Formats: sequence, structure tokens, C-alpha cells
Amino acid sequence: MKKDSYTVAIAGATGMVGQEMIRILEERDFPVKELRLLASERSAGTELNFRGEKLKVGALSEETFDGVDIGLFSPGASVSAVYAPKAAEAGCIVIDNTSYFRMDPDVPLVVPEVNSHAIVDFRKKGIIANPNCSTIQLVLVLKPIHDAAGVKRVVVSTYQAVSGAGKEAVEELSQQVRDLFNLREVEVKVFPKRIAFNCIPQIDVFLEDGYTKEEAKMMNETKKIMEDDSILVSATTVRVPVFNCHCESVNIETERKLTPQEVREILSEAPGVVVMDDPSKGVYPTPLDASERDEVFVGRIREDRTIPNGINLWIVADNIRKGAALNAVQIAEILIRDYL
Ligand code: NAP
Ligand code: 3JM
Repeated sequence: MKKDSYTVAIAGATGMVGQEMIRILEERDFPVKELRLLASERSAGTELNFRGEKLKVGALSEETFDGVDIGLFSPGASVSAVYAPKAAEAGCIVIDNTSYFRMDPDVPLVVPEVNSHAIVDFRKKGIIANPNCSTIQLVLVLKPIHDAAGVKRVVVSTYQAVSGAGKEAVEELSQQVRDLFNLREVEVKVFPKRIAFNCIPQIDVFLEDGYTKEEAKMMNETKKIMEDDSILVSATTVRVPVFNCHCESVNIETERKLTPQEVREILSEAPGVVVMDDPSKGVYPTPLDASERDEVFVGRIREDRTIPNGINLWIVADNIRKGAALNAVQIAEILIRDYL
């Protein structure tokens, strides 16, 4: 059903990810015929801007997806679990940002620069999953290294921004900082501990094996996207008091040796990746460099001298953009270009 323009719904439109989706659809001139904005009952009736027009937000609970071509979902995992299949049933192709469907073998898990060919499997359930933000920026860098030298093992530690935990989490960091500077009592609601001037080695819930669910997502999703279960991945995920952009310190062991210069060359050709690596001039990426940018930035590329074929590097990306909303819209662009 090739069309000139499409009816698009955003479920979770008032959230951090949903609002970025609205901006990205507009910025990239996605062929939208009609945009339906949906959230919970709480924000039904509020208005958001799209292409200079005010659009009213509706309640997802009452929504039918008849006539909707593409649904961009980020209303939380338990809500997607219920509404994504309903939407798909009505003929809407769902691109879901939550963790709920990611490991379903009948749902493709897609990062366009890495495995866009997997999109075809949307035909199985009408759902395409968008990976976790920390996974997306990792695989964009791992894939070209894997193609060049075979990745055997990855040890990754993350430094994740509060924006990844939603709008209330962003407000919690601001409020705690204001309260601390005004000698007021600090309230802890969203995060398990105070986040202002702190680091929390817990993202999402703990599993029985001592890992967190966020760590499990990174380890499992990386193998699925790279289509290689032999890659060993060990992750530690940490929330830090940064507003936007996730950072990752990554140790990579490869089958064949690569020098840091070869890695720089490989990554400078990689789609969606920018090498920012000149330590003698103080050049390396930080969250302030990557915020509101589409690309994934890499620096601090150096040899791990403790093993024969090891590389250490540092990855930074805008977790709300490439880590969520942009990746979803890129999937939608390929969907309409190649499959509809
Ligand atoms: P957020 O800022 O807290 O926004 C949550 C959104 O979901 C709001 O629009 C909210 O509407 C809506 N919502 C909540 N409960 C709902 C319900 N029962 N029915 C309909 N809508 C409901 O969170 P966010 O940062 O945008 O993230 C939203 C979700 O996206 C996360 O839970 C996660 O699953 C996913 N996510 C994915 C990535 C990724 O890596 N791909 C990154 C971040 C988040 P109201 O305004 O009405 O409350
Ligand atoms: C990022 O409703 C929920 O439990 C959502 C929790 C969540 C997720 C998730 O599991 O979908 C918050 C922030 C993610 C994610 O991308 O995995």
C-alpha cells in the first residue's frame, strides 16, 4: 500500500521519547498525512505542536487504530504489551520502544545501520522493536569492528543520563539539586537513591543472578541485533547525575588484532558514527557534545595491553534521539521506502 503520506499515531506522545518523536517527524519531513497523539487519561486534552499546528492529545485507552498506518509506541512496557497487539490487529504497523517485545523471536529488533534487513519480519506480528538506548549506541560501534576482526567478548560499563528514565526523572534531578542548594530536605521518588551528586549502580530491577534487567537487556539484545550468539557480553549499568546522553566505557576483545589507528579508520567509515579522538588536543566526546545530535560519538580509542587483541574505547550518544526516537523514525522511513 504505497502512499504519498501516512497516518501516524504516537502512543506516549507527552513523554520524553514521544515529544522527541514529534520533533523528529517534523525535522525529517516524514510524510505524515495525519498525526494522532496518544497518552494516558491524565494528559488527554493537552495540546502539542506539530508543523505549527496545535494537536490535542487523546487517551490511548479509548483509541482504535483503524486507519492508522504506523504506530510509534513509548507508553511503557506494560502498556505496549496490551495496546501494541491491538494496534497490529487493526492493521497498524507498530514500532515499539519498550522492552516488552524485543526478545520475541517473531519480532525484529532493529538498528537501521546494523540490521535493517530484519525489518521484513514485521510481517510476522505487525510489530518491530526498537532496542534499549544503551544497546543501540553500543552495536553501532561493535558491528563494523565485528565485520573487520570478529568480536569475541565485550565488557561494558555505562554512565546513563536521567532523561532515559522519563520526564519525572529529569524533574527529580533538577528538584534535588535545587533543594540541596537551598538546604531543604531532599525527596527520593523515581530513583532508588538520591541521584543529585551521586551514582547509582542500579537501572531497572535486580534479577536473581545479581544483574539488573537493564544489564540483561544489553547482553541479550546485542546478540540478537548482531545475529551472533557467540559474542560474549558483560554489562554494568550505572545512573549518573547527567541530564542527557549516555556514555559507555567499552573493552572489546577481537579474533584478529586491530591497532587503535585501524579502529579509528574503520569507525570513521561507519554509518552514524563520528570519531572524536585526539587526546593531545583534549578531543574526546562528552554528553554536552552529543546532546541533540543524531550521531554516536567515539573517542579514547586505545590498546588494551593486558590481552593480545584488545581495544578500549568510549562511546557517547543522545539516548532520547538515536537511543530511542530517531532510531524509531529511521525504521519507519525504511519501512515506507522498502516495504509499504
Ligand atoms: P516518560 O517521559 O515518563 O513518558 C511516558 C509516556 O507514556 C507519557 O506520554 C505518558 O503519558 C505515557 N503513558 C504512561 N502510562 C500510560 C498509559 N497507561 N496509557 C497510555 N500512555 C501512558 O517516559 P519516556 O522517557 O518517554 O519513556 C517511555 C517508554 O519508552 C519507557 O517506559 C520505555 O519503555 C521506552 N523507552 C525506550 C527507550 C529506548 O531505549 N528505546 C528509551 C527510553 C524509554 P502521560 O503524560 O499521560 O503520563
Ligand atoms: C527504558 O514500563 C516500564 O517498565 C518501562 C521501563 C523502561 C524501559 C523498558 O523496559 O521498556 C524505562 C526506560 C526502557 C527500555 O528502553 O528498555
